Amino acid sequence: AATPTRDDKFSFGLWTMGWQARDPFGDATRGPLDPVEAVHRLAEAGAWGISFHDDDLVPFGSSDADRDAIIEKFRGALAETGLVVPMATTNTFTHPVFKDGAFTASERDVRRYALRKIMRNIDLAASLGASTYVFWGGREGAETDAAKDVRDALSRYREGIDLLAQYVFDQGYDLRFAIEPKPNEPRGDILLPTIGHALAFIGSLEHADMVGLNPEVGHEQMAGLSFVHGIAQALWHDKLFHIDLNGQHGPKYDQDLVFGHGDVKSAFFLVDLLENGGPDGGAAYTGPRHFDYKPYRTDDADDVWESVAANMRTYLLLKERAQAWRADPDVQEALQAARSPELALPTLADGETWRDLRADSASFEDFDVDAAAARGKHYTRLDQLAVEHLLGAR
Ligand code: 3MF
Ligand code: MG
Ligand code: MG
Ligand code: MG
Repeated sequence: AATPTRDDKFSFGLWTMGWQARDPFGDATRGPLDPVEAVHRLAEAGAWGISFHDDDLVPFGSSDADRDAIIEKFRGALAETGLVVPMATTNTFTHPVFKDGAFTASERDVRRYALRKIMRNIDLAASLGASTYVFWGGREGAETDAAKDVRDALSRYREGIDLLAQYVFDQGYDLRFAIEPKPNEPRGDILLPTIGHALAFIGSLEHADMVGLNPEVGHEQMAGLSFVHGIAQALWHDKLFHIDLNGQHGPKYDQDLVFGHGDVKSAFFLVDLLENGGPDGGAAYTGPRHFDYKPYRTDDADDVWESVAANMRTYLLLKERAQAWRADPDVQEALQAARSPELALPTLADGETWRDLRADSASFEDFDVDAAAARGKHYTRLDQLAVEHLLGAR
């Protein structure tokens, strides 16, 4: 059951396995990975999809002829293996031209160039059958608050996303947008730093209905936030369009660990939410289970494929554990004892109004506050049951 199949909808960014492990302090420890090889090896490993930034597939500055040739080879590998491209995105962060942003660069000519770069890759994404286009604004931000009016920057961000949504609409592409929040790195502070900020921004867009989120585990955890709560709220707003799964140890640099290799308990509850958190106990999320991680810099070219397998295997093991935890009668009993299911009941009865509540002496005048305050919630027992399932002890 921990062997991945296409039905699990696992996908990987080309930039993940392809990361040569250059970091701010050190050179590459691995050679480049041919996208065609990546497609074949992912398919062999049981993955379903591959995503890419424009420049992962076609090196920045390639001639049109070279670009066409690379894309043809990539298409060929997809056709041969049956691997799909569920998502694509744009690199608007590596080239120095984007050092002060793309959508929100102060210079208007840089913004216009960025939009053209994105439009070109949206065309490619649509032609490869992608259904989601991701925006991670890594350079949309600042180190100093002296240089940019954040309100103007947000207006330009909105202008850019609105324009591209209109483009997709006019071209008749079947694509939705997903914004990926991150609090910092590489900028000192990045705009749309969390799921909550991005949700509020999306509400201000002209085509708000076609724009959702691509939250990343580590990005929310870098801000000290609960990823599980963030995902639950994204689902609640119907805005979980895509997800970047990985691992992180609390607020520090973006670690991009293998999924589950950071906060494994949070990963357990995340998988439970995604797989079993639907209204009928089924999947709450049906999109790609997409991994955005970095193989350790200490790994060699073969280890990289072990890390690919580790992401999927860990996810499937957690899925198994989460199902066992849900099915355990002791867990069900502990949930009942904590009165957890009661939260699904509306606070007022059908047809009741604030007038009825105000007239209800049982809710105030006769309410036994001390007795309610004294009720034990037994959450330690519940939490320990989760840990024991996670550890395979039950
Ligand atoms: C950076 C990221 C990005 C985004 C990618 C779109 C380079 O921390 O997570 O990866 O995920 O741009 O998916
Ligand atoms: Mg990350
Ligand atoms: Mg990342
Ligand atoms: Mg990401």
